[in-house]
Amino acid sequence: MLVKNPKFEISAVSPKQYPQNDLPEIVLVGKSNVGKSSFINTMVNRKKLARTSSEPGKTRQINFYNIDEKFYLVDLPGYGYSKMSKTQQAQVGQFIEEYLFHRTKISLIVFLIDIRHAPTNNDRLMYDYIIRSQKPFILIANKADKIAPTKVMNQAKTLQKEINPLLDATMLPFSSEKKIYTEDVWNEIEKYI
Ligand SMILES: Nc1nc2c(ncn2[C@@H]2O[C@H](COP(=O)(O)OP(=O)(O)OP(=O)(O)O)[C@@H](O)[C@H]2O)c(=O)[nH]1
Ligand SMILES: [Mg+2]
Repeated sequence: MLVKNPKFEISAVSPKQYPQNDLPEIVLVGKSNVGKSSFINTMVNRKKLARTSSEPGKTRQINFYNIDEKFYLVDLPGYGYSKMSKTQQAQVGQFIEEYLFHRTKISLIVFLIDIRHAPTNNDRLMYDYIIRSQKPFILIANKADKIAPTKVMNQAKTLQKEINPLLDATMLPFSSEKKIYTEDVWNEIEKYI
């Protein structure tokens, strides 16, 4: 996919601020620091469209990126960042829930998991949320650059068995660091635009 003009559109904290048009939305979910904002930058080939940080908890609102007036990439705040106050964590949880359960324009959920680690309890809760939302989703084993290239496919499969034992979801590796596998991921995402 050749992206020409990706634009930040709005940071929303409540549904009335969500964009009011008919473009489909591809939404990124995953624990804090797993690489959601970096994923957006890598996919659209821009260094700083979405703000990233080595400190977890960077994204605190729901950010909508308008991709060539065709669809949105939606960056959600990450969950499970323990240094956030309880009130902030509850607020982030509420943003995520409100959006995932009620937004009818979501055409695909892209669920990022760290390829190096077993799914966390919060990852499992998110998986249950996604199933309950009845929306299409794919799994991404992110930070694939952190393990040997020969182990990537096996590790992605192992991770999938843990989070999606029926193996009925698409699971793809990804790396923003190396910018590899982007075409495979676009090919999958394009089916939902
Ligand atoms: N090695 C490696 N590092 C990555 C990759 N993707 C992201 N990172 C790093 O992981 C850190 C977190 O990345 P973000 O994209 O800000 O993570 P996020 O999921 O948006 O985090 P929150 O906004 O806190 O939810 C940054 O230091 C990134 O450079 C990757 O594929 N490989
Ligand atoms: Mg982020």
